[in-house]
Amino acid sequence: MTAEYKLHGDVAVITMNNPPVNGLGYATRVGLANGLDRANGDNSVKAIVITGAGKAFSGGADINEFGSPKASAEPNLHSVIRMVESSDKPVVAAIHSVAMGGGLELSLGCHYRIAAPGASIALPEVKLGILPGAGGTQRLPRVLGVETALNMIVSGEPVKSELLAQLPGQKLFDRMAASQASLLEEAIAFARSVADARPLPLVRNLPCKHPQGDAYFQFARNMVKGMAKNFPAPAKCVDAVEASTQGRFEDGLARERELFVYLVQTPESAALRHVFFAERAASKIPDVPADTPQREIKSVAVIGAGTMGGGISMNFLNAGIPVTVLEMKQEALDRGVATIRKNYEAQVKKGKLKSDKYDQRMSLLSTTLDYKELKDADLVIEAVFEEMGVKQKVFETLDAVMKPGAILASNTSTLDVNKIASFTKRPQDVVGMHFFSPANVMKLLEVVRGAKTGKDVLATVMSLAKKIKKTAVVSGVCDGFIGNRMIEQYGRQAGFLLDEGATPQQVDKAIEKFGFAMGPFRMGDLAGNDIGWAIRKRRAVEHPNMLYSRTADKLCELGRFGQKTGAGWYDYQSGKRDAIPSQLVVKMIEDHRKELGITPRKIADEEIVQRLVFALVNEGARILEDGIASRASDIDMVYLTGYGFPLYRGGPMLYADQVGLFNVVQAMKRFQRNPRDDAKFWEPAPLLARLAAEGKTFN
Ligand code: T1G
Repeated sequence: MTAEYKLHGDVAVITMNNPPVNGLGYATRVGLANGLDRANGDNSVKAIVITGAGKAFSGGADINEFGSPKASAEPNLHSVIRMVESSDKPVVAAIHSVAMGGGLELSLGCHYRIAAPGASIALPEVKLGILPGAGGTQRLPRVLGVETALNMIVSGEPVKSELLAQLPGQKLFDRMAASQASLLEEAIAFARSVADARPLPLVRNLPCKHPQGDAYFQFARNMVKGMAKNFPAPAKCVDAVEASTQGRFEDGLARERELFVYLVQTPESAALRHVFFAERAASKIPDVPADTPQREIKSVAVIGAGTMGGGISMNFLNAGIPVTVLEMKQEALDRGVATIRKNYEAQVKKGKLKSDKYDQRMSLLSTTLDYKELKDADLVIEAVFEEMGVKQKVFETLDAVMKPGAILASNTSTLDVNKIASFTKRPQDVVGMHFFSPANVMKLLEVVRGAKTGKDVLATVMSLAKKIKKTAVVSGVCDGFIGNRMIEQYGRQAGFLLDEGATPQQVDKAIEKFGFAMGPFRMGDLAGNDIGWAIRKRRAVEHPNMLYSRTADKLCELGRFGQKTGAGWYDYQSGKRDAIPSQLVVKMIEDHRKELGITPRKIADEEIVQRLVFALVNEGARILEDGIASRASDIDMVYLTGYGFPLYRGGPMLYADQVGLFNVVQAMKRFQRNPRDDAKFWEPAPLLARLAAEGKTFN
């Protein structure tokens, strides 16, 4: 049963019990309605308490139900809240741990609320691209005041119950329980104490005004416009809360309903709801049970104190895990530690890090030139030069030195993890942990699973990723894993577009207008064009007939590696990062076209975006077919957290679903007819062709 009913003397306690967070799905709503009917029909019952079992009062509406008839099936949440408000007997909400979204809205329909300290209170709907749809935008302002309520609704951020209870004049909580342990007992006693109170207080009857309403909401609208580019929900939150100050409660509720129905159908909301589940799904590995035993990681060693090694180390220091960094030379160590120190000092200066925390993190860092000093580390991460010979030396040494059971991880971004594992006698302990630069900032961690990587090693690394606040996605072994294998095709299309008539700035502007944080050419100048150059040289040996534009190589032959050399696809003034279109590069491209006998053509932005994004989609479909990624939403998470794909579009695979796979395939057929393009690449991946033909989607 998803809502239990129990009499405590003359108080009926209805306990929501729908693990994991008492989502207010249909069955739970029915359980609540039945409980309220039963309590109101039992003369021995003088008062009612509603609470939640397990780790939440309630995490809100069941997001799984969105888009299905169940979400609004009666009794829908509005009806349950109306039942609570019209109960003959007082209804007390006993809140603990989590009261979010519809869960908080349910409590606002109750006559009284008692909360345990430490409970997370939020209306996070805006993070799903919607707004509170069960009266939250009308009731929360009535109990916390318009400004506090609007801040909570527009940010979606949780606030601790004890903080809200201290707000002057607040009417959210009638009582604070001493602790979570005593909450139910105190709630029952409180319910008994108000059993005869009449009339029963209703939040909907409280006044709701803002002294300078027009000015305040204008200010709020301006603030929201700045922070919510591409996301329609925050502005509608302002509209809904404004409605709570403008007239009858029912009118405000109707306005909220209208705005909710509008938002829930937007592609942005579909994307954000997709990301909510995609992020959680990524942490699950189909053939690794959730209860797989994990190895304890109490200390970490990092090989290499360069940009990656330093950034990787910071992740563990931030999580309070001691790190020993090894380098070959003292000055490399000193440089690496100085960079870590500089990064922390910059955070302290910005007020993002307290200086005592900074000192504490630095105290967890040690350095060494001697591998033998690493032997007791539970995990070692290699972050040395991206060349197999170098990796071989490192892993042979690690195999000889590290204690049995230590996890040996490589931060390689493209090399074969199976080959790296073969340099050791313990391939089951070898795994790829591919961080993205800057490693202490980018959320993505590709966990590369070798053929022999142990399931306990995978379970350990996935759980460790959560501790260091990374979004971990498991990838199989192939050239480029998930992200770089796809970005390779994206980059090839960018090059072909230059050959055919586009300029670097036109390509960048088009894809940045689509929503990417940075176009391919600005990205190349930032990361260093020489990195791609080295990879292309390596690949030219393995795939001699791989078609790609020579413009990127010609750029590197001119020594234009990007910001680090003061010039790349764009020119840069010293010390500045502004990308200035370069006449020299435009001329180099024009000469290149002449050499190829190409007459440049005008290319529409739409074609630029489709060729770049659908290249990701087609390669992503192949990655799914090859079993390199286990689900399309994992590919979306890689692109959202590692490659600046716009969050409000949900990732390349969801975007393709929203465009319609039939339309994606039609566009690819057009690209196949372009003599300057790679017709073979644009052959739709069989999975994509099949889904399109069957009218299905990736997700
Ligand atoms: N619906 C369905 N499943 C949910 C859920 C929800 N609201 N919240 C969490 N889960 C699942 C989640 O998918 C995961 O499943 C498991 O619970 C643990 O979650 C009308 C319309 C509550 C703070 O937006 O913020 O109410 O992966 O890993 O870190 O106005 O979950 O284990 O199978 O995040 O302890 C508004 C979203 C809904 C809250 C717990 N509510 N949830 O965090 O665990 S819309 C939300 C959270 C709404 C009304 C509107 C967090 C949490 P699995 P977890 P956690």
